[in-house]
Amino acid sequence: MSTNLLMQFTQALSQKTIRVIDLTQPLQASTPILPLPPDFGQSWPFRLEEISRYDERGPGWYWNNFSCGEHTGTHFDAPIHWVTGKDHAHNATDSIPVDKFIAPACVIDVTEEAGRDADFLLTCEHVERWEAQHGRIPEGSWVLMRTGWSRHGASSAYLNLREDGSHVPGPHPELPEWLARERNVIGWGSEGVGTDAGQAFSFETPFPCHCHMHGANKFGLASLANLDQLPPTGAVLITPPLKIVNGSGSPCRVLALVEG
Ligand code: 23J
Ligand code: MN
Repeated sequence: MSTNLLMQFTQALSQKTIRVIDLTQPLQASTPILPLPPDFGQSWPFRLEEISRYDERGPGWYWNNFSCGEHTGTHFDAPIHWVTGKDHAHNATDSIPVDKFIAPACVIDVTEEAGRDADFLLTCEHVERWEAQHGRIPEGSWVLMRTGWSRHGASSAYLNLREDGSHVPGPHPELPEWLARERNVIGWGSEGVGTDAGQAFSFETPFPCHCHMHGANKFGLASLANLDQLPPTGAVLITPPLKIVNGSGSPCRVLALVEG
């Protein structure tokens, strides 16, 4: 066994005592996009256009053009995404210090509650009960809400749209500010299309997770998958967004390292 930390780490990876879990949804034309009310600007869905595929357009090579909104599929939300986070230093995808892109995660399993109620909201009290079992959320941790929602994939049940909008579980309006202030988390992650609940546009403070997390210079992760493969504590996430200059977010290949 090497005494060098990074050599120990790569040995643990090759011996599979540390495993890598992919928390990313496939990114394709069918990837669900949150439709905002028609008076607002709209995000582009993911589109792939072939440039050449070992053919007359390029006999030896295959490549594509792609287009999409920054907040498409599994993605990272930077503080500059919300008006409350617009004046923080280093608040965009190109300026966030890169060490922020590796951080531990706490996973709160509410699969049962979310299965019973598409509008389930995770409260501070619920998180405190989780802490009584698993310990206090360490500063600088991601808090990931495990709902099982990613199992809906690209089906209509994922956005769960009704006449009054989307119905997807998310944080209770009071939780994001509490997590930012009282626990100093690095950010909030969810299996839904955005970090907020489906009905969050109609809350007293609309989109409280975006508002309070980004207002506190914290981050978001949306459309996460495979959270059922993570332990409640002890996983480490790798979440670098693309280095879009002044970007508000970007699709992200989110990886988790887990022991054992
Ligand atoms: C803009 C406005 C509202 C929302 C969102 C974007 C997202 O969900 C997002 O991906 O950041 S709720
Ligand atoms: Mn987003």
